[in-house]
Amino acid sequence: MPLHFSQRLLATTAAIGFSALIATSCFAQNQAPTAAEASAFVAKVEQEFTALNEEASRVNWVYATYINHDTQWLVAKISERVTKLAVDFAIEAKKYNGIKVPGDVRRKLDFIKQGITLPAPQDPKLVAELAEVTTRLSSAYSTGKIDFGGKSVPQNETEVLMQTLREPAQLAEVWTKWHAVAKPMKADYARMVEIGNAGARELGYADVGALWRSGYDMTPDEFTAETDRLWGQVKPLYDQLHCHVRAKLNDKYGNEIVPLDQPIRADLLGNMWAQEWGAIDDLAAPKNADPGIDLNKILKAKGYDPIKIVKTGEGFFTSLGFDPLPQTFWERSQILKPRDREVVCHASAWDLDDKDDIRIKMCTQVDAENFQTVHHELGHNFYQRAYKAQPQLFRTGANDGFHEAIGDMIALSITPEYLKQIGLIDTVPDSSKDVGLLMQRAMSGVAFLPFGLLVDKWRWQVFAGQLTPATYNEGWWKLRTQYQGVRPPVARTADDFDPAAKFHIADGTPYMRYFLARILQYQFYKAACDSMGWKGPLHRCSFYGSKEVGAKFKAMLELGASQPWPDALEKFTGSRKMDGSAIVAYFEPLMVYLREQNKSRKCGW
Ligand code: X8Z
Ligand code: ZN
Repeated sequence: MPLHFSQRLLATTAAIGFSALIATSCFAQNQAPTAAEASAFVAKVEQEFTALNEEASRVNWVYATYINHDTQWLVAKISERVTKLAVDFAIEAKKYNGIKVPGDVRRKLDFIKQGITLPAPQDPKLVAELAEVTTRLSSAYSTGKIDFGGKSVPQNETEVLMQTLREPAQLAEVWTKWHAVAKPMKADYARMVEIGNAGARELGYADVGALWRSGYDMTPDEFTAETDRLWGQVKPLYDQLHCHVRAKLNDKYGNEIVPLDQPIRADLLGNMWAQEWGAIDDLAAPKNADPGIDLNKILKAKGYDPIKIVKTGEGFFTSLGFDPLPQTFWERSQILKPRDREVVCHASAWDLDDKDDIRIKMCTQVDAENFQTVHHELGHNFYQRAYKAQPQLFRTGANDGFHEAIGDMIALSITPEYLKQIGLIDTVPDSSKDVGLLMQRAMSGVAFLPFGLLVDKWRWQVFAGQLTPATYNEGWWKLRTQYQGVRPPVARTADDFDPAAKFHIADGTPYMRYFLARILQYQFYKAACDSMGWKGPLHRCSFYGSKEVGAKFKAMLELGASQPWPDALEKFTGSRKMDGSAIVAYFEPLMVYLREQNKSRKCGW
């Protein structure tokens, strides 16, 4: 499985056989282990993780930038070693459960137990099988293609088609063909669930979902309640946006394609998963409120290429006082899609050696969405670099939502004023255009919220056995209808496997982090603007160039995961709770507009 920056423990660790050494050398049998032995164990784990992490990262990098028979073989082998060692260590760590140890050692022991995204049982056959299954799933997604218009279209270009086509029959065709790529993944997926759950149980968790929910400094059940509480805060905003966009789509496509009392057809929203609707901004745009910052047009008109986009993103971080990216970033990153080989196009950020070998891997196109994604990925890189002095087990986000929120928080500062400062626009639109500006933001930021929430709600049900292969697809659409208010463009059957048409499901990357990030992003941003003494409308605040904000931000990033996330959050925002009120405040002027627009419409589905 390809290394994702935060799957550290999955792709971390050392040589086979090492754990046996630990088991016998650390303490004599039948004697309670001591605190000193716990500390020695933790130190050993960190040393071994550091070594194997670098090796695994390099193998995963070569795989993700050159998928072929041999790199798949190599990545399966290294995943096997990583899983084996991580599971052995996690089981070993349980021996120290009852003993009194210093706080940082306890925290590290917890991380050793919780940090494996997908464990296997301690059975070499199953460890190997899991590695093969996950590698197959990941490769099937990234090398998937559809036939369209007489051409073979690779995965990343199917996304572009969904953004740009406007003919419902063509949209349905692309959507249906891409989802057909996922159908054959179901058997492997079901096997992955079985093995992963068996592994999670050996570690003492009810299932993989409970293991994932245990990584937030609270119990798994408390975390579920926390996500529902946050959704409750932002749902009214989403409901208003949904109502308005459905009405606009109805204006364009008519009652037959967009009935006003039904969920919206998922292929009409400008995105394969209907997760962000920025590509159909023009449809929802309020009259006479064009802020004139259509980056799709401006970036091209100004002759930006992918490198220039990345340089621009870097420039934001350096303006805050962060050091520039290292020369190796430019030499080793994959910024453009190679022409002659299969790669994982889905964007990611990498830290290969925990020193300074940071990189991004993207198939960058020159458009607004990629401009955003570049800032997102660089956020990961600057976070990775900020916490590199922490001990190995703390070199990760305060929680995984923090890691996803950093670059997105920066991107909120891409205001018209900022675009003028860097020469992308000539005049800053006046405040009469703000509702247009906010609509553009909401079409990605707000539209994403229910999708961000439901992907792992689905996986939690799958891992808990509430959904079986026979009901995987039905369960998926139940959630998509309930939370997003969307429906498939063509009839689905129990044989379809639509969830795996999304990267993170095929690749096994947890997703609730993106929902949390969407909340935290605005919370961080508001705190930064408040600390600058910003008095204007929140969405007009840019902290570009603020060394004070930069220093405070850096202090939070440098903590990594060394402290419970509420402590990190408190240092930067003054609050110990994740809180949707910042995103609600940000969009307040739009909410007024949407309520007015929707007042005689019947909302809901
Ligand atoms: O996967 C990503 C990043 C890589 S961590 C590009 N995102 C989610 C997605 O694409 O589904 C960012 C937003 C949500
Ligand atoms: Zn990310």
